[in-house]
Amino acid sequence: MKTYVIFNGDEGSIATYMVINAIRRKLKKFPGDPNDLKLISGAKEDLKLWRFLPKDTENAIIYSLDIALSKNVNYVEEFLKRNNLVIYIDHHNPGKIIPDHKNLELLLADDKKHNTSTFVNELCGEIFDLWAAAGAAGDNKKRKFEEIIERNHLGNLERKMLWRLGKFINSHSFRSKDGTTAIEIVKDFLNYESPFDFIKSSGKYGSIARMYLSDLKYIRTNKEVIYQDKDLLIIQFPIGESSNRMFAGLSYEFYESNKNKVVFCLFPASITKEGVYYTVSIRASSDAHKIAEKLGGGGRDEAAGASYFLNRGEDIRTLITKIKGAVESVKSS
Ligand SMILES: [Mn+2]
Repeated sequence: MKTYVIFNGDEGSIATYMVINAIRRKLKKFPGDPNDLKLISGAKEDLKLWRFLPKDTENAIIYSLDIALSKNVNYVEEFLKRNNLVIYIDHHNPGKIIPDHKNLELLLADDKKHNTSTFVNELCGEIFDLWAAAGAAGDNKKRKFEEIIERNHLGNLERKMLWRLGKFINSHSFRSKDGTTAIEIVKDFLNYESPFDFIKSSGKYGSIARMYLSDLKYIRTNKEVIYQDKDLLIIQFPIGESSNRMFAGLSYEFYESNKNKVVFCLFPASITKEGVYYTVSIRASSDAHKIAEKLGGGGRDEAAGASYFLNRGEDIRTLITKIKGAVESVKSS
């Protein structure tokens, strides 16, 4: 039976590695034909990957990994009508419409502790622990990461290698510099039993690592602290693709070294004649989502996001003032 795996190229590619191996090993929850397997993916910011599934797909098995159901539910419904078996594994908010169909197996890790790859690892009986640790890093799932490190008795160096691997994959999953796709990365993973072998031997690892480090250097040099006081730090990222790739990951890092503050990262994602469109990420020890809501965004306690359009001619200080107001009003409530 034809088998498709549609996946988000971030930690979804690690989940895909696990699912393919699970199909090959004929694990119970993972039906499929390892010899008739097609992979579908795209850039990380592309949320509607289900549209790439051939329209006439029927009587097939379709895996969906690390992709929000809310953005693809129309497609899922269509393909369910064509007698496909859909195995949908994810950790994002699924949205309001959940198709009610006997051929849909929806496996949601909605406990905040897991992401897709750590969840798939557990569905497989934790046989992919080392890969799962790298996957945890992609979504900054620290607690799960440490748990896996500990039960595998890994040392500091190994811990660092797996964490960084997750971060490299995460940043590479945004439009990558070298044009290597997530599918090519997964196919390369499949040559290795352990992520440490991948790190040691794969040319692809070398290239994603180098790209990450050069992006990192670029951002470190070109970022700008545009405001700070004892409670708040606002960092502006430079314009361009490097920021696009590094923004989510580095926002966590900047917060790690400023844990007593609310950390705002601003990324001028697009610039037009009318003004600048900013993507905003907020990291805090608590209430990040409440602050984000004041700015029309949302998220979780420690990590949230919003966007802001700065009209042409408007000063960045108007945004800074808005941010200060939002932080203060949440603090005093
Ligand atoms: Mn994820």
